[in-house]
Amino acid sequence: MTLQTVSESDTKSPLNHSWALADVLDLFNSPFNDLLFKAQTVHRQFHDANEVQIATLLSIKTGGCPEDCKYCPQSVHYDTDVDTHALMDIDDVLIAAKAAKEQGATRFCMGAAWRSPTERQVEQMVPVIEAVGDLGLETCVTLGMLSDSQASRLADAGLDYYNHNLDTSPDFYSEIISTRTYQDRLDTLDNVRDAGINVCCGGIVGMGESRADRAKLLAELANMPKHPESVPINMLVRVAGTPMESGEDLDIFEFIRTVAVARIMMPASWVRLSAGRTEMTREAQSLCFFAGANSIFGGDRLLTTPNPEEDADKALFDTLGISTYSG
Ligand code: SAM
Ligand code: DTB
Ligand code: SF4
Repeated sequence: MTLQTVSESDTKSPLNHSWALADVLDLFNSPFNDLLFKAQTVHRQFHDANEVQIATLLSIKTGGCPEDCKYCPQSVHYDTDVDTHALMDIDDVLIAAKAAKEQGATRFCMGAAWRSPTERQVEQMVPVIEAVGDLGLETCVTLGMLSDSQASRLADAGLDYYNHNLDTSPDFYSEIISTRTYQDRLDTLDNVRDAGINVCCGGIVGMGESRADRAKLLAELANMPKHPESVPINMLVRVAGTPMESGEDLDIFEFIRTVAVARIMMPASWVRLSAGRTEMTREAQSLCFFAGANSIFGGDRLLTTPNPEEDADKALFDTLGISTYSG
């Protein structure tokens, strides 16, 4: 029996773009059951509560990145054992995209470890985006900072989404990255938005930031003139050789709270339970879905780190009665 479908739901609450920090913190500070109930209620007003989107990631250019993001195995500043490789051939990208489609993915995300692409690199991406789109997949790329003309070029190629994360709060940001500013990121996001490309923007939790930092990150996202259409919430994956290889892990309940608050603040967006699922129990992931996460990365690899096997995800979806969003 379907308890409630989108069409039966109450009138949708209007989207709020002027969240006060105190109100965001009130959500974070509320009892867990109250928060999850509210998040699930909002979720049902905007989405099918039993459907989750699968996106697949492919690292098309790996390692050697000049930025110093302390969490990232692809930065040249840290000695990690990432397999560095130049930009992949289009044929190899298409083999991976076809395989992702066969496994139920509707969105194919390609990541390149660039600070910002050159004009030539943007031109190299054009046929790749066109060909992946021709397979009937939504296209997403994450290539670093973009100028307005580069964003327009990618829009003309038919790019559906651009991923560029704010990563954390403006206050905590300088603890994590020194080679580009928060404003640089906001500028790229403006260029992407102005070009008419859907925005995929979220962050990482578990880097030692405070609850207030998590609240401020979500307020930055939700107070944009338009909410990002996709909001990836990554749990830090600790990678040996990075400055974040050790440290105190974030309590999983705080991660679930972050997902719930993101859902309440950006009700119409895809909220993606992104990196970190390999270290999460099935129960924790299920609570994330209850809290309003409705997208995951499928496939046994993220960019350079492991992701749960397809069979494990399928078994969990079967157990929960979740079906895969088919576009
Ligand atoms: N270089 C581009 C950029 O930074 O925009 C694109 C690739 S970058 C790897 C994409 C995002 O992956 C980062 O913004 C970060 O949020 C996430 N990420 C990278 N390493 C991570 C890690 N170890 N744990 C969790 N998320 C991570
Ligand atoms: C996002 O927010 N998470 C993805 C995607 N956007 C590009 C990347 C996660 C990377 C995790 C570390 C790795 O595998 O290298
Ligand atoms: Fe480079 Fe992106 Fe990794 Fe930062 S997160 S080091 S920009 S690949």
